[in-house]
Amino acid sequence: MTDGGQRTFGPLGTTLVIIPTYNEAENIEPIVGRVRAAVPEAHVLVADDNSPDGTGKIADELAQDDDQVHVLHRKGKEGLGAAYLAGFRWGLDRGYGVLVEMDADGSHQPEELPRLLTALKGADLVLGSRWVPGGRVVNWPRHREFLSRGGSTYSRLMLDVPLRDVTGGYRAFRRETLEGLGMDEVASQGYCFQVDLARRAVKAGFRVVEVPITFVDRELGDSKMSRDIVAEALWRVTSWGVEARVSKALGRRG
Ligand SMILES: Nc1nc2c(ncn2[C@@H]2O[C@H](COP(=O)(O)OP(=O)(O)OP(=O)(O)O)[C@@H](O)[C@H]2O)c(=O)[nH]1
Ligand SMILES: [Mg+2]
Repeated sequence: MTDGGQRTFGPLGTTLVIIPTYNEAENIEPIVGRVRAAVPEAHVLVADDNSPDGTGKIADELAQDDDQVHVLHRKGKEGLGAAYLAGFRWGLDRGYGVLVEMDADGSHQPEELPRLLTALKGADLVLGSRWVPGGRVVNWPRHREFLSRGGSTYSRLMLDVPLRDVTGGYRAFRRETLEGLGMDEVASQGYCFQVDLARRAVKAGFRVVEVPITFVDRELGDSKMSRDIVAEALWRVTSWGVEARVSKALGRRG
């Protein structure tokens, strides 16, 4: 947690829950239903990358029956980061006060969202965290837990951010936070998109709070996790860390 001191925080405004999807046909209806039940005042935006399995069409049907459900159709698979950036812009353009990131596969439980939103009343960004006391993972294979914990530790050390779960994707942003962290320069696509946003928020002096969550492994549909995604995260985090150290050293000398 980075402390912004004795700041007062404004009211939150309307929440938009952004759910990026690629081939989540079995998951999309249940997850949207759970969000609508857990936080009835929130709106939902499904950001679909033209999923071949017809997820976008199912989302359209849900949107037809519910004014608080919206769909952003994108041309093709461009990665999680690009889908979220497009979703954020969509929401900012329409005046939403809070923008939430949530996976479609049930790993991020909508029933925990009220707790994230309560914490956001006193923060600029809330991270749902698996690796703070009270946080946990259910049914996750050992290698995934190792990768996630290792990725968070490596990022924390390399980037000097005081956060336990820096790769997680269950988050609530105030609109001012997204507007202030330089979204237009974010090039990261896969999981390091999450690391990138967290480090930018910390660097910009925003108050970032971690709230424990129970992360449940997906039961239906296929993982989009790939070697390329891990490789991108590793090289980007490493190069950000090296860059920061070099500029610090040069600054000291000069
Ligand atoms: N729009 C869009 N969504 C994506 C893309 N890649 C992944 N997603 C979505 O992002 C969310 C997270 O992806 P997951 O495949 O669940 O990643 P993960 O949670 O690390 O992996 P598993 O849960 O093991 O499958 C899911 O809702 C995916 O459908 C993409 O390229 N475009
Ligand atoms: Mg998942």
